Amino acid sequence: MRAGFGQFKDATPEYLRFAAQYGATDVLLNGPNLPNAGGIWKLHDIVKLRLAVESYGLKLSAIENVPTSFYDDIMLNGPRRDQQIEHMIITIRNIARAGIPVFGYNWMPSMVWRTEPELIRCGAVATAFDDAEAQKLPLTHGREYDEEEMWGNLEYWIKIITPIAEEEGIRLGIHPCDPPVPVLGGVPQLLRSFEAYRRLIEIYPSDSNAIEFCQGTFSEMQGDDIYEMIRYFGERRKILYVHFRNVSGQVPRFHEEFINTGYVDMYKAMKIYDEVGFDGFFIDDHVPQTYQDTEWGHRGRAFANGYIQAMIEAVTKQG
Ligand SMILES: [Mn+2]
Repeated sequence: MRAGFGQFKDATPEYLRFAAQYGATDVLLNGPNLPNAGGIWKLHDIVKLRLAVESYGLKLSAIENVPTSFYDDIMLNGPRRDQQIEHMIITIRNIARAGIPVFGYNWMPSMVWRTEPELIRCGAVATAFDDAEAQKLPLTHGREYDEEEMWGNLEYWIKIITPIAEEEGIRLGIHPCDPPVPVLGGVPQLLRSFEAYRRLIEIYPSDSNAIEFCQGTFSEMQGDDIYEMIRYFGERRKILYVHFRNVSGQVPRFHEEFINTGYVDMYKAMKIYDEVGFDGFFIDDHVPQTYQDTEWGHRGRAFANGYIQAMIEAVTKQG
């Protein structure tokens, strides 16, 4: 088990030096700023990213998220679906051929939703969500989408892309829908429960059909047990990497917390990853905004990542 930094878009010396100096081994780039070649990322652009990361002694272990415009019609069965599938196949092949073993993405046409932030310890600013507020907002995609219609779109895609991923030797994983409420803006938040993820991995059983395990979002799922989900998917080798962050509670209302002040016992969680033989990396995902921190949150991330490194050491030394 290893510590990584992620959630930045550019493989700049500033971020990479920070990651290396604070003891990470792995890097995850989220939605990298690559030239958009007509809905495709080109191989040489991705290779350049990997080489930049490796020049700091780090490993580019995953890319997370392409622009939503690359595949929104795949999620919603829109008019450009077939063309987007062709293009996504090219991009995913290029990520694999550039030497990056994991691609994480999501199934959220309108991305992550939050309502008004909350002030937590000594005025630190944490993102928050209140479904009562969110449900007042208008439709995002012109109409209400049906749950089974959305499952049909997902199944269609998974059955096409998984054999291609197998052929290329890349593993794909989907981030849970955050916040995991039934519907936002008329679009079902499909991947919002333990049950939904069991259904996802059964669509096409394969090492290449896996999970981007955002422990933060899994912790937000109403009525589901976070420790049981880590064990279940960990034992089945479905966890590609972990967003190791903490929250105050589950939907319909929660706010994000410091890594060691949320409702989840992070030591207990880390022990389960170790027990099931998880051998991937953890990133901090996002952190509360503290006084005079940067927008990306260098201070907050250094704190959270140090905590991750300490937890890994604690559970692995204990044996
Ligand atoms: Mn996440």
